[in-house]
This record gives sequence, C-alpha cells and structure tokens, in this order.
Amino acid sequence: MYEEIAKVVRNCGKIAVLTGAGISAESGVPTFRGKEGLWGKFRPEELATMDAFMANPEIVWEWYNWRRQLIGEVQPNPGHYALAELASEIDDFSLITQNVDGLHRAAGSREVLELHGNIMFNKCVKCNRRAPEDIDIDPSNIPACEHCGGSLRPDVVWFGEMLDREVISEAFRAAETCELFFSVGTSAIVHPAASLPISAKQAGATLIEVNPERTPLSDLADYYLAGPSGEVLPQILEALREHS
Ligand code: BJW
Ligand code: ZN
Repeated sequence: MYEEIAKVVRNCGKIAVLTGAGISAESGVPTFRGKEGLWGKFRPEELATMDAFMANPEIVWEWYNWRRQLIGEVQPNPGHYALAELASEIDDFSLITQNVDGLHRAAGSREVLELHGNIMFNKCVKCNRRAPEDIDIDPSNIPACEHCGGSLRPDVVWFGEMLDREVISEAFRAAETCELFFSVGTSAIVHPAASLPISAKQAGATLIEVNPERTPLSDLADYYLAGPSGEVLPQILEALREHS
C-alpha cells in the first residue's frame, strides 16, 4: 500500500495537504471531537463564539489561557516533521491547517495557511487590529486595545466568523489546482475547511485521507489510510525515499 501511495506522490507535481486537530493529538494537544476529544468540559460550539465571549469573556479567556499554556509546553510529532520534509521533496506543496497551535511552523514548515488563526496572538474585538505579541491576559482584567479601547480576544476564528479572505482564497486555489490532496486528522465537518477536499476531488485530484476513524470524507477518498498521522505520514515519506 505505501509503495503505491509513494508512486502516486512521486507522479504528482502539485500537492495540497489539509490538517486538523488529529495531527497534533500525538503531541498531547487534545482534539475537539471524538473519543479522546474535547477541551475540558466545554464543546467548541459553546466557547468558540463571539456570543460566548460577549456573555462571559472571563470564562472564554480562562479556557484560552489554559490551552495556551498546554500548547506552549508541547513539541511537534513525527507527523508534523514528515509534512515539513515532504514539502522539500515536492515542487509545489501547499500546507493548509485548521490548527491554531503553530506546531507545523515549529516542525520547520515555512509556508502554512492557518485557516483558523493562531492561539498565541491577540486581537481587538472592535477594530480587529493585532495586539503586541507578548501580552498575557488576566481574565478578570482584560486589557483594552491601544487604538480603540476594545477588549482583546484571541486571534482565532470562531463559529459564525469569516475566515481571512486571502488565506481561504489561497487555500481553495491550492485545492482546486493540485493533483493530490491529503486530508489529515480532521473530522471534516467544519466548513469552509471541510469543503477543500471535496473541491479538490471535484477538480480531478486524487484524495487521500489519514485518520484512525472514518469521517464523512472517507467514502469519497481514493485511499483511506486508517491510523495515527504520526505513524502513517513517516511511512509514506520512507516509501517515497525508498522508491525514488
Ligand atoms: C487523528 C489522530 C491521530 C485523532 N492522527 N487523526 C456550510 C455547511 C454547514 C455549516 C456551515 C457551512 N459554512 C459555515 C458553516 C457554519 C460553521 C460550521 O462549519 N459548522 C459545522 C459545525 C457544521 N462554520 C463557521 O462558522 C466558519 N465560518 C464561516 O463559515 O464564515 C462564513 C459565515 C459567516 C457567518 C454566517 C455563516 C457563514 C468558522 C469556523 C471556525 C471554527 N473554529 C474552531 C475554533 C478555532 C479556535 C480555537 O481553536 O479555539 O476551529 S472550531 C474547531 O473545529 C476548530 C477546528 O479547527 C475545527 C475543526 O476541527 P478538527 O480539526 O477537524 O478537529 P476534530 O476534533 O473535529 O477532529 C479530530 C480528528 O482527528 C478526528 O477525526 C479524529 O479521529 C482524528 N484523530 N487522533 C490522525 N493521532
Ligand atoms: Zn481596537
């Protein structure tokens, strides 16, 4: 199987990869959904919204501070490193992530389309400007934006919010023009990210899914590789190097 995948990869000049929370699971970052999922006792739909922030900014900031601390203590895993290395083997490679943890960059991936922002940054709820990087937030005394006085919030995309127009356009461009699309460690239910593999397939790309559990995408995929990405992706890379 890996030999066959390696051949497909080798024959494709243009590859796009979409990752989700599952790729960071082996680093110790909990996923949102599924058996081992959920950040604490809250569902993302309950805390990752502007309504939740407006109703109770303190709880939302406590949740984000807790996650920031955890993410600050973890390291990339072999799945992240395999993708960074794969990029150097392929002429045209786009890495698109829904994750806000920055672990792809930490693994050496240089160009990463972060669809849902980055948890380590803050921005203003009113004017949307990014705040200086090193501001720690005290949930009981949330700092105000230095430009307009609005409250600071994490620089991530909540439900009901638009994704950055340039970032999502670039992601769709990559999906619609690639020859091979990998969907890795995502439940493939949150849109518009979940539309990317479908658009790629509709535009004629081969679709490979890497996930220990089946998802709504699995039946559409040309190859469904059941397993943790920290094991599956390095095996693809190894097969690619052996057969080139
Ligand atoms: C492993 C593994 C291992 C485990 N190895 N794998 C079209 C249709 C229907 C609904 C909509 C639609 N368009 C928009 C919507 C509404 C909404 C939406 O999609 N809702 C769905 C729930 C139905 N989307 C939005 O609101 C988006 N905005 C938007 O579309 O704007 C336009 C608009 C504006 C106004 C009105 C209407 C439209 C924004 C979505 C933002 C999502 N934000 C979050 C939080 C980010 C900040 C934060 O981190 O706090 O993003 S929610 C959360 O879900 C997070 C994730 O990036 C995202 C996706 O989750 P992901 O990565 O797939 O993780 P999991 O946990 O779901 O899955 C993990 C997978 O890993 C599992 O499958 C495991 O099996 C697997 N796994 N271990 C590999 N070792
Ligand atoms: Zn402001």
